[in-house]
Amino acid sequence: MSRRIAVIPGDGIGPEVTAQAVRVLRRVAELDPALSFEFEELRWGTEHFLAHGEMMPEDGLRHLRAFDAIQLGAVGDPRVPDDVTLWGLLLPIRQGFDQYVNLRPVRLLRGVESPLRGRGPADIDMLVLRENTEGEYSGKGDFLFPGDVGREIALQTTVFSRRGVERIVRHAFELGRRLGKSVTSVSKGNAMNYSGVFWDRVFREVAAEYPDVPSRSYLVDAAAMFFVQDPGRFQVVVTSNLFGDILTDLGAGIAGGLGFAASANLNPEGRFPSMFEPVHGSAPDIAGSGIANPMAAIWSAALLLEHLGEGAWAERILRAIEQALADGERTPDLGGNRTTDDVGSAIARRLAT
Ligand code: GGG
Repeated sequence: MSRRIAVIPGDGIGPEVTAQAVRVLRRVAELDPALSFEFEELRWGTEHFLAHGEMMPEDGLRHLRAFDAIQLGAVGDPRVPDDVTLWGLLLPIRQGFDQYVNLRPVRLLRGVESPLRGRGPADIDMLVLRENTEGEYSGKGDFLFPGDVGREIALQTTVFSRRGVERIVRHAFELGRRLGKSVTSVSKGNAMNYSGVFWDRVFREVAAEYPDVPSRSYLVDAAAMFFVQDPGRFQVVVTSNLFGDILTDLGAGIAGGLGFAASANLNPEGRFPSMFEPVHGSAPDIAGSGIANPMAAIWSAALLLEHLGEGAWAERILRAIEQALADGERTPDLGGNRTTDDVGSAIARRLAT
């Protein structure tokens, strides 16, 4: 069966790393006669904004709806404020397609050195589930007394709905049960005396329905410390939008850097297409120089395959990444001298072995 994949390379290094993710998917289809992909590249992003005043066309979501999945690169450009680019493209897709699970593996691959002394792949292997449609990223708020310096006020409204919290927590427990792993909730139920208290209460209620799945709760500050001191205590982690964003950058830090941080924005019910992207941004400082590490983008393509029911290919891609690392196929962020294209090609070649 042919799968329709929308490709949005976006800004900065997005096109360079996305080209490698697509190359690897094409190679998978060459090797597996049962698989084929139809790609449609959508040149949405900052150039589109500068030409048309919008990051994507008004009917962008309607166009995307017909696809089986979306592969995205990066969003952000120094010529346009970051909130405009993010709220013009990435966040409307996550919210509009109800991609309420942002799955971010924090996993130290073989051949990658963690900055944490003495920690290896067995110590750093977690799945972080970030609530992806509400919380601190509700997009609701206001500026009061604009222009009146001295009085001006910014309001940012945090939204935690029963439905929103319950479904992400339930997803975490279902995953924990399926994989035989513990579930850890991360919140801030002391200082955030409404939203945090509510999150913790819903977590306890759902946990009671899964007595076979070990669970615990941490305050986000303590969780950040344990990510560094003792990452092995985390298996499945469930947290809110902002905390998940911050903790997974910390997770990337302990797992070798943002070059290895992949993510899936999932609509688990399949009512809408899910979207796959590296966690990193557009890195305008190195855009166009051909040295961006494409491994996070390629890993996110592996998550896309897993979502489409091709888990065996997802694992083969990870093995190919590990093999390429072992063979010294590394971009400068990993101390190597290979180009983005070299590394993509090296991974694609190793898929056959
Ligand atoms: N890879 C997409 C990208 O450019 N992400 C940058 C970013 O700031 N994302 C915000 C978020 O994930 O919440």
